Amino acid sequence: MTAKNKDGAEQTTGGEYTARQIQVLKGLEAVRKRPSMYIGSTASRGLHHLVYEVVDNSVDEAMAGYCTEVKVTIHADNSVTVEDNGRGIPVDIHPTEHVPGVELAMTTLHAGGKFDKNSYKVSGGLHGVGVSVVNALSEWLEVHITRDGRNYSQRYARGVKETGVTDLGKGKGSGTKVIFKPDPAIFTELSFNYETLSNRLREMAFLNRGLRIVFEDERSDNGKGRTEEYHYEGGLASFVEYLRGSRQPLHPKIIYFETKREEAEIELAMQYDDGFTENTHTFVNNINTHEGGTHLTGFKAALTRTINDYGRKSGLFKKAEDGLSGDDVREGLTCVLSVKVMEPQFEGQTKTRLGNSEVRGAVETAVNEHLAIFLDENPKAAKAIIEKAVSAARAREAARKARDLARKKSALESGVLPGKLADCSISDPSLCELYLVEGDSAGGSAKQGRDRSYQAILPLKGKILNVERARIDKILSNDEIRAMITAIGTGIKDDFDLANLRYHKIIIMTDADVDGAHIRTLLLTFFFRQMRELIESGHIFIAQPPLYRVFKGKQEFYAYSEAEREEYTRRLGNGKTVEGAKGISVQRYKGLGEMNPDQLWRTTMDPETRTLLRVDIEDGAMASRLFDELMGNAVEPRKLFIEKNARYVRNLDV
Ligand code: 0RA
Repeated sequence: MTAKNKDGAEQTTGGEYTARQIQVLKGLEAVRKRPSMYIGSTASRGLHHLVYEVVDNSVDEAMAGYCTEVKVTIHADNSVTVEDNGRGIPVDIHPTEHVPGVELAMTTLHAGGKFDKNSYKVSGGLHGVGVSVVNALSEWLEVHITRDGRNYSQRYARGVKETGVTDLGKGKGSGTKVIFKPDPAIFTELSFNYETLSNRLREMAFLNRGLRIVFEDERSDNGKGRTEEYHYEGGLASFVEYLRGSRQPLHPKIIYFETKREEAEIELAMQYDDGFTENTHTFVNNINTHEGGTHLTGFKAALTRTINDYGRKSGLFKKAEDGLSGDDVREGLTCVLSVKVMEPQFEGQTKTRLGNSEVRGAVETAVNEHLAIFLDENPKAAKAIIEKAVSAARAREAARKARDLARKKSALESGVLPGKLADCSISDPSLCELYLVEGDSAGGSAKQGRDRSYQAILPLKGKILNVERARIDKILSNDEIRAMITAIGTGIKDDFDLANLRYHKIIIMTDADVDGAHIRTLLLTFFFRQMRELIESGHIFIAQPPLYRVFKGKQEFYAYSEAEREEYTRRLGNGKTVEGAKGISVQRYKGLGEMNPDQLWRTTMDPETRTLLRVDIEDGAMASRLFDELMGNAVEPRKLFIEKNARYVRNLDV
């Protein structure tokens, strides 16, 4: 089969094995052999990565100023369409590679930036492996292009082209549409998560002011599908408003600026509220820089300096408060900083820390300038901000005194372990586990059932303090929390040191009911706000106790879901009988306390048979908002959230 491009030249199509073809096959074969090297995992995260990769290309086109709308559709068979109204990927023959541009993009690793030098690219960070990787890992992929008044398409299977670039005749407008189906031979998880995709797409829309992103999920329970549109003329200001959620702002107007400098394009939005947490999120070329970097350093330096300068100058400082710390000026702050950099250098463990040194100064200067102007022009807001920071400084001082006092007695860093802790005998932290157990009775069973050589038990009494609603001095005076901090050993917040971790697995074990879920959320909130690194480094786990015991005589099974209960019931009844008949009994566990120590060991604590969920943070900004919604002051959004998301809260993939 052959096709003609717009110049009338014949294009190479499928079937022929040129030297280039062999190179292509080798390249994409490498991707199929070791997919994790390119997309991180072949489970859910890697699956979603495919979509981000394709969307990133369309967003790059938007950043270059040629695209205003991107539509993402998940189809019933879990194939995905990403469609944009950009210029369309070029289809003419590349002068040296002798294949159409689109084919180059679809088959060459890291082809992304080669076409277009003078634009910001998402490349170099977490994403940016190129659409060819998506092609290689798809059972099939089709690309449809409209440009220069014509429609073109090409189809691939597992990265190998099935057709050449085919001219389909006249077409209007311009754009690119990529449809792909993730290959079941590669991925262990094939079903897309609506919330995961919608969060990322919403974030993309916030980060690219004016860009319209339409998200449709055709897989539906109701036959109608589900469509959402993300489009924010406010850009990062809209993002901050969204992240602030229901917390009360201290000043009505969001501080916002956008500026182009030689080193970087800088956009920033921030607002203070009456809460105690800091929510700062930074992005480079649309990539979340979880590990911070030079842009964040520049921002923090400028914020501390400008607020202190204003406080002194305006006479709002009393004598003692002439030095606010960085932590003081960031209490109750929601902030998003987004920079676009031509050649970003990403560093750090997860390649999410910006290394470009020139960006620090650029951000610092821009923030100094714009923030000073804002404070001068908005004296009421300025006063509220300074007063808030001053009160944070006082609270911190009070907490320090309380901590010093406590240290002298039995407290945090004295090395004296809490009395309720049943510690393990081994001292190598990498082998040790700490179970945080809801209630004294379950705690008792766990103590008797455990392997005491490496498993430690800390029973927690009732509900722990909600740290989302308390300031640090109050948090530290709570007994349950102090017991946890002492047992874990790392300290919290600025004092946190992972090297002092006493157990490499910290396992939350609560009842499988609403109260249990609440306590688990309280604990996760605590870790997220005070010891986030513990989550980030993968040390926090959730135990999975069984929901049912299905038994008949001496035969018994533990079921962890309804489906398993049915399955075991069938098995005990030789495939026919229903529950209740022929002596089959089902015991429903309402709490951990109903299991005897031996059962608790076998079902939930024995590494040979137990299931643990590792807690990870998929998206810091969204997780922070989620905790705020769940645990913050306002009651109404919390109710709404739990109703809307009960399903998602259960898998705890925050
Ligand atoms: C390179 C050059 C040109 C467009 C693109 C890449 C492009 C790539 C993708 C991927 C998804 N959507 C896209 N839209 C555009 C344009 C070159 C020109 O027209 O001068």
